[in-house]
Amino acid sequence: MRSLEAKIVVLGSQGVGKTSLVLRYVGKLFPHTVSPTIGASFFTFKMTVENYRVKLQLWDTAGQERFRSMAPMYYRKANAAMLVYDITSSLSFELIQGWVTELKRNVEGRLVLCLVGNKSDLGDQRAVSHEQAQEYAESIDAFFFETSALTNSGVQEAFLQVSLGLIRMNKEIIMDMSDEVSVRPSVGTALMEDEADDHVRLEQYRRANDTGHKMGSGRRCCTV
Ligand SMILES: Nc1nc2c(ncn2[C@@H]2O[C@H](COP(=O)(O)OP(=O)(O)OP(=O)(O)O)[C@@H](O)[C@H]2O)c(=O)[nH]1
Ligand SMILES: [Mg+2]
Repeated sequence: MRSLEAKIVVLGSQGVGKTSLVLRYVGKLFPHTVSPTIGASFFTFKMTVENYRVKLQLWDTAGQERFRSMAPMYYRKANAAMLVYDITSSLSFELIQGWVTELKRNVEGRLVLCLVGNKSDLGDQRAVSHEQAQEYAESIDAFFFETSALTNSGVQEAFLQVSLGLIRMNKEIIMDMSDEVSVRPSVGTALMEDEADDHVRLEQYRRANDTGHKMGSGRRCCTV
């Protein structure tokens, strides 16, 4: 069993459903009342796929404009980015281009990109066609999924594809954990962090990161 630890940043405009998607994936739920994200929330998710024990660090960012300048803090050293728009909002789709430009300019190394058209349950209000988005995804070499956090359509598939993309993308982000095979791998185990402590955890995480120490292992990984 090998291990992979990777950081995924979830980006997109205000209200497109980033938090709902992450909560659907990590917590297996759809919160019917969800507050706009302040700064960012941090979640971890563990699963076993293709003989890899995968630990994902999910950074759910805030779409509100007032938090825009904080974004580099969250996409810095990311291994993958999920670019979320709302299929009923052309503007949210157009704004994805700005994120792609910014990521290309500021993220060193390779990045798995996944374009996500959320709220697919609202097909009758659709403003962005599947074909248009698919074409754009191909042009930026990104995976593409339409999802609904509400109905759970496409959500598992999108995160699984990103995980597979991470495994295949870059052997450098994979560390051989053969000395830890006695640790029982968790299959699809979700560890949902308490949002109330996010700020504190973020500070702790950043400090730990600055000293090169990584959670669960003293070995360095995943920094591309
Ligand atoms: N119909 C439908 N509504 C959704 C879906 N996903 C999210 N929503 C709703 O969209 C609204 C915004 O969802 P959030 O998850 O807070 O969006 P966000 O992108 O995290 O917003 P910020 O944190 O402000 O950037 C909420 O009312 C959700 O219930 C979906 O798949 N379908
Ligand atoms: Mg949010």
